[in-house]
Amino acid sequence: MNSEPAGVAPLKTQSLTELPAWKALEEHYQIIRNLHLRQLFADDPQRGERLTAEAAGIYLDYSKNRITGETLRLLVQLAGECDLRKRIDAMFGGEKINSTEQRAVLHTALRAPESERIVVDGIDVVPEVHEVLDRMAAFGDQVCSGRWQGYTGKRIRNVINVGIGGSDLGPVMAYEALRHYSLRDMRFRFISNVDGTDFNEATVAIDPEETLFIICSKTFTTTETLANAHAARKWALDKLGDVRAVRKHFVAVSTNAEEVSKFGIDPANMFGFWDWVGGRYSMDSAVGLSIMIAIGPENFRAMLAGFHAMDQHFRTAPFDKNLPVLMGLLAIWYNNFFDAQTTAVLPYDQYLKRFPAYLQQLMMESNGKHVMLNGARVNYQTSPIVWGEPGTNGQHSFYQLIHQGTRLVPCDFIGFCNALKPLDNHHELLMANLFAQTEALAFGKTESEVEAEGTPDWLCPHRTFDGNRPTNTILADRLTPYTLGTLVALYEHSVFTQGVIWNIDSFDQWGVELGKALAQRIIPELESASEIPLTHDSSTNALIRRYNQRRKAQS
Ligand code: G6Q
Repeated sequence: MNSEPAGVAPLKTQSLTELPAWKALEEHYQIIRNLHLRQLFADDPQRGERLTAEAAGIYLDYSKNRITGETLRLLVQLAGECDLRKRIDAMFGGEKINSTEQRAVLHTALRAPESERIVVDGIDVVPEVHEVLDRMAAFGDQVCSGRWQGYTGKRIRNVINVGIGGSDLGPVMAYEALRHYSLRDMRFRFISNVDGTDFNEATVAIDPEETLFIICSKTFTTTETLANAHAARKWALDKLGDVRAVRKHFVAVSTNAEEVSKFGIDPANMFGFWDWVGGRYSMDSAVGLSIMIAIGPENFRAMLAGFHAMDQHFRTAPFDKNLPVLMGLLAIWYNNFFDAQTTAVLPYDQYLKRFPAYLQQLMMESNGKHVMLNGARVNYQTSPIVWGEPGTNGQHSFYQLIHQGTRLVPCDFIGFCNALKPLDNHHELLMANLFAQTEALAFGKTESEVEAEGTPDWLCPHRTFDGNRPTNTILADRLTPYTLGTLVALYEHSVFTQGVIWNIDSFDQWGVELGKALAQRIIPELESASEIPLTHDSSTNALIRRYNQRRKAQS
């Protein structure tokens, strides 16, 4: 079939690199590529206050980027030429912008207030969203108050989320991020990896009689999650003895009621969501049930309000004042013009330790694509590689490369003006380091400055810092559930902005499929007692043969 799928906006055919703004940016890049941040700041004493934007409690300082007013003007022009406004409206309006899966992309509906109306296929989805939220809140309340008891009448003390990818990374990131607000007399654990170690360690020294498993799987067919769910069922029933106990110790988050019920979970204890919620955009749906139990409904709703505030900003603010748009366009600038291959996200808050891992999926699964919406190959780079660790740990590890390596690594620094639980002057030490790093990266240290310190000639080159290393600084008052919502939405929409410019489908993930299918073929080759003739390439055949031989030799 050559025709475009029904319900999909007309696919652009003009290549990105042929657009007037792109061509102008290429020329402009040649002019400013060697311009130093030292110069830019010297020329404009107000730059550090001018090149900032603020919304929903998030302050973005983007002044330490290698841009001029003209760069910004051209990037905003590029967004216009790529129809960003139309695409934003299409997303919020419930159009099927996930064209390869022919689905609407409406994670923004998950945080819409009850008064809003969002229609998908003729149905207003907002009441359904709130109904699930209310059920989650009521269930969480039962668990936390002790009214929901295990099969033997004991109170639930351990909640274990079993899921992977989008059904794990969001819950675990948000649980860690909001631990300050979480119940301290309950344990929350997360099992994702099919490696038995993950299951074994998560269930060490806990009592099945006091444990509730949330089996979190949109499809309820994911191999890893089902393997872990069955291991959990066996582990629980070994102690509880009676299959009827499953109803008391297992609930599900899924869209697949049939499989949930086959597993033995009471459909009344299934929390649903919709096919217009992508896995990596689902932590604010029922997928966040573990977060809801940990932090309580009020905090969960505050997080949703934060998401919504950023959604509104993204939808309505002019591009040159729009935080996600600015961050998305800056990412394009470095990725496609400076040829930066990676980008680092460096939260100066230990609670955000899983934020970089969460963003890896959000950014790379969304925008790691090699064809445009119309199926033609792109002739430009798409998603950068994302990585990061919390400050200050990274400073004593990989920051060396960011400061003095040969690669350009644009960084996002994230910090908070107030600590949640101040400890002496630790917060000042932490934030002084954040500010110092962005200063050092931008301005460096010249050879003459190093010489003036009395450094011997031979050592000067080693102690010289070029600077001109770009950073964004994202500053908020404190890490609250609301702030976390705004932060996640900020990155979601920045990723969308980049995907629109690259003209790709940011909401599918076909790249995950091939490995999954091949693993299904190999599983019996490892499990079978008799030798199965192998028909892979010579490397894969030899590895499987060696694995089988060595395993037998050890047993
Ligand atoms: C995310 C992806 C993927 C998905 C997992 C789990 O956007 O779709 O990471 O979340 O594969 O899928 P299930 O929730 O269906 O088990």
